[in-house]
Amino acid sequence: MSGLFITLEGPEGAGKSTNREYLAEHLRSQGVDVLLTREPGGTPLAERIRELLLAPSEELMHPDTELLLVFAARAQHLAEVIRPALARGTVVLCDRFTDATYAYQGGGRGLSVARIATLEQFVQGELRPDLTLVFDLPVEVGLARAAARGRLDRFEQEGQAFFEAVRQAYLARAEATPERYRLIDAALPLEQVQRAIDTLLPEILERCRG
Ligand code: T5A
Repeated sequence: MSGLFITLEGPEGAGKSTNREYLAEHLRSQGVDVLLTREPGGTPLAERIRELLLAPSEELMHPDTELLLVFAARAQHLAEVIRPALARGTVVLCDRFTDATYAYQGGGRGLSVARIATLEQFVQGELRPDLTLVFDLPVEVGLARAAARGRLDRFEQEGQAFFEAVRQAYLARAEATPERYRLIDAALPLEQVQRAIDTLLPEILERCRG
């Protein structure tokens, strides 16, 4: 038996965590075994790498260092959590995964897609998400939501151009492989975003039971 790997993506403050809980509740109410996790992080060691990545620091982190740390955390997460859960037949709902690397390190930092793809293949082999929900919204709306929560992390301190590039990278990936991505307008009020998720539930449930 093999589970289903669903990732939630989007720029800052898009509502991924909020809607991951919503989706998980619905799937559990239908008897589906669900594991919630996130990147960077998801294991104690990977969460320590997350702290390194998110903490504002006087020493500038080189983009290659950032890229390698993201994949180092991912290797641990895959080995300890994601692959075992999928092997048990669990549905894994992961807040961000490698699409975030293409969006932030590729789009935002300008690292080459080929370099990211090489690491993706090295760390993941053939494993890719089965389904990716992209929560899309204008940069300023997402940043305002993130800012309302208080202190900004190292990424949230980037400027508008960085986040525009992140958003465009997500949209380009969703457009290039429409069979894997579902685009959700995350600028709408939460209730309407959740109605949009409701419309995806039959498909998701069918695939969970597939
Ligand atoms: N990163 C990550 C990389 O650079 N490369 C990688 O490979 C990976 C995996 C941490 C950072 O790491 C970077 C990207 C990130 O900068 P994160 O913890 O997922 O990743 O960081 P954020 O995106 O900053 O997480 P947020 O918590 O800000 O965003 P969420 O989860 O999308 O949003 P959420 O659900 O917490 O909601 C934010 C606020 O908005 C409200 C919520 O109540 C909350 O207060 N909200 C809404 N308000 C109005 N209308 C709606 N529709 C709303 N939906 C949510």
